[in-house]
This record gives sequence, structure tokens and C-alpha cells, in this order.
Amino acid sequence: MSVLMEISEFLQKGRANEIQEAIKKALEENISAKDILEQGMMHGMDIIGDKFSKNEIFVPDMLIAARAMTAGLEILKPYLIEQDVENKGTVILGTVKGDLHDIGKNLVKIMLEGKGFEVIDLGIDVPKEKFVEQANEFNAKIIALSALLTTTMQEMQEVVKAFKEAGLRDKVKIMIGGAPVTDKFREEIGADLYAPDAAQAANVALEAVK
Ligand code: B1M
Repeated sequence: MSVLMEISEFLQKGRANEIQEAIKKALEENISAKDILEQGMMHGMDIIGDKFSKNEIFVPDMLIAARAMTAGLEILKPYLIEQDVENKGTVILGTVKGDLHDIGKNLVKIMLEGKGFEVIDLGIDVPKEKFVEQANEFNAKIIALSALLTTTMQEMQEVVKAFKEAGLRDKVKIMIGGAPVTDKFREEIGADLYAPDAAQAANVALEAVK
């Protein structure tokens, strides 16, 4: 079995220590961090998602896979980040209220930091008021919202409204993303930026502050 398939398997089984060792092995074999992430870890996570949809596995299984993903990202993080980049400004990042998924958000954080943004990570289940308060306090240029559920993506519109009501809408760019989110949805709710994955999120953010 190739080392990338091993990584996918360890992720599905939630084997945090083994996945870290397999990632180190892949890096030694000069496999790029991007391939390890996409063809190893995210490949495994997609299989977990499919099995969950088919009722073949349950929430605790998703949870241990998520722990293995986080353990793997610890090893991979330095390889995803560009060195010596100049400060590009502050981003306030969080998963919206009602939503507990944070792996995609954490990847977005790594990629934004890699491009030189200072990222204030508010975590998961973040109420709209908190985004507004932190944007004000840190004079943020970009508000980055993640949602993984079709139910919680609606909360993104509430965040956009909250910035309007606080009189701060013109001061920030609001970027949205997450599996159910699309550019069409961005347009519908009046957000500014959309990116389908973490690497593109960093590029879109960079363009927006140029
Ligand atoms: Co949940 N879950 N989950 N889950 N979970 C999904 C999302 C689901 C698609 C699974 C399925 O049914 N196939 C489904 C959503 C269905 C829907 O709404 N359409 C689902 C469900 C139903 C649920 C619960 C309701 C289950 C239940 O309790 N019955 C529950 C909800 C809890 C809540 O949030 N209130 C729940 C819970 C959980 C766990 C807590 C167990 C766990 C999360 C643990 C954690 O995050 N620490 C979990 C997991 C692991 C998943 C799956 C399997 C994997 C998600 C993940 O981490 N993917 C997921 C199925 C799947 O995605 N295949 C599923 C890897 C990650 C790198 O990808 O987060 O998509 P992703 O991020 C991507 C892009 O989306 C993008 O960049 C990343 C890639 O580079 N991106 C952005 C993300 N944010 C961005 C922001 C941006 C730009 C891009 O700009 C700001």
C-alpha cells in the first residue's frame, strides 16, 4: 500500500500516532504537503463522510477521525506555511453559531498565516456579535466565516446583517466558505468573497487587501 493510502486508512481508523509517523515517512519520501493533505488525509475524511451518510459509521467515529486529522495537521503545518512573508493585516476567523466543525477552519487559518495574515481565531459556534466586537477591537480587514452544515450556513447572512447594523460593513470584507457554501450563496447573502478550499481562501484574501 502506498504511504498516501496508509495515511487515508489511519485517518479513517482514527489512529493519531500512526498517522503522524506515516506523514513523516511521506515527507521523507519527498511527497508534497499538498498531496499528503489532499490525497491522504482529505481522501480518508471524504470516505468517513460517505460512510456516515450511509449510516455505516456514527458520530463518535467521525470524532476520532477528526482527532487524527488534527494530529496529522500538527506535523504538516510547517510544510504548508511560506517563510518570511510580510504582515498583510488582521483576519477574524471562526465557525458560525450552531456549527462545531473546525478542521476546515483550522486549515484556512494555517494557509492565511502562511500568506502573512495575523489570524484571530474565535473557534467554533461563534455568535455574530462576537465577530463584530473583535473586528472593531482589532481593526480587522477580513472576516472569515466557515460553516459545514446546510442549516448553519444561513447564520452567515446574520453576520453580514450584524456588520451592517453596527455601521462597519464598509470597513471589512466578509469571506465565506465550507462544504455546502457556494459563490452563488455568497452573492445571495451579500458577502464579499468566497473560496472553495483553504489554499484558495488565502489567495482570495491576499487579492482583496492588495
Ligand atoms: Co459532521 N457533518 N456533523 N461532524 N462531518 C458533515 C459536514 C456531513 C456532510 C456528513 C455527512 O452527512 N456526509 C453532515 C452535514 C450534512 C449537511 O448539512 N448537508 C454532517 C452532520 C450531519 C453532522 C451532525 C449533525 C451529526 C449528528 O450529530 N447527527 C453533527 C453536527 C454538529 C454541529 O456542528 N452542530 C456533526 C458533527 C461532527 C463531528 C463533531 C463528529 C465531526 C467534526 C469534528 C471537528 O471538526 N473537530 C464531524 C465531521 C468530522 C464531519 C465530516 C466527516 C468531515 C468534516 C471535515 O473535517 N472535513 C463531514 C463530511 C465531509 O466533509 N466529507 C461531516 C475535512 C475538512 C478539511 O474539510 O471542513 O469541508 P472542510 O473544509 C474544506 C472546505 O470546505 C473549505 O476548505 C477546506 C479544504 O481546504 N473551507 C473553507 C472550510 N471553511 C472555509 C472557510 C473559507 C474558505 C474555505 O473562507 C472563510
